[in-house]
Amino acid sequence: MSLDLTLSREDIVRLCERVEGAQRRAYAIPKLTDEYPAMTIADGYAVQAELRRRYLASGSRLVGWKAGLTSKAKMQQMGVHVPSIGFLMDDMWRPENSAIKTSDMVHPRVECEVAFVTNKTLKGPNCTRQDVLDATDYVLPAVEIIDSRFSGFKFDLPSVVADNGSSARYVAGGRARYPADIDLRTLGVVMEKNGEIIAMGASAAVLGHPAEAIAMLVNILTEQGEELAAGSFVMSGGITEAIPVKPGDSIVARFQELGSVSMRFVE
Ligand code: OOG
Ligand code: MG
Repeated sequence: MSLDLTLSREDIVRLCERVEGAQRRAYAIPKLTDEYPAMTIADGYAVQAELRRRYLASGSRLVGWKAGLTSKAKMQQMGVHVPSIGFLMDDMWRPENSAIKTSDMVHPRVECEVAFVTNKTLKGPNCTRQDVLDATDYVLPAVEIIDSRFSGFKFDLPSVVADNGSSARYVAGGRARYPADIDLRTLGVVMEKNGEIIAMGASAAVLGHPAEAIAMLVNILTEQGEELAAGSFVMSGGITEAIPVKPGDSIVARFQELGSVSMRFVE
């Protein structure tokens, strides 16, 4: 796993424009490594950083970050065995119980995640689970709507990192809790689609403890010369496999101790 950049500045901008077009206009593209087989994870993060710069320049506001591929269920589903991070902008947020459009996405899927809201700056290297818990204001349940821009939802790590970890929308809700008041390892979650249970799991599926995923995220941010600002909203990664959704579907994610998060999907 090389951490070196292989792409030129021109290639980074070119690939960023390709991903941005696919994200904004909702069409599938081949994974980037088809054209650039030597692309590294560092190249993927360089494309992602350029994408973030462009979204900020066009008026989006950074709300926080997301960890991905942090549970075995997700790693097995996607065939990628190393966690990743991505950014979350204000315009990706959707209110709880709202109708979420699918026509501006390629092939959306939903996943249940524990989200953290921080009240201190976090930076690495060597950020630990305890550092994260000490900097956590509260946790709350969330659903991420992922939408790989790659054909067939098939990718490798450099490509998915460049596509901002497939992130598309996110919904938070339920009941916020202080981390000291609950056992964050043993929270059960059940995902229902149209009233039927379609996935279930426990929060320990995420690297043994979801705060571990946030520590990993902070350490990756630090490698990129960034830190996690106080007041960030951070998602720790899908606990179960992701579930495809289409217009007409309604989703309820029920979290032990944290309440539930609901949404429905429309054309
Ligand atoms: C990559 C993003 C993974 C998660 O929670 O594991 C992710 C993907 O599966 O498309 O967001
Ligand atoms: Mg996710």
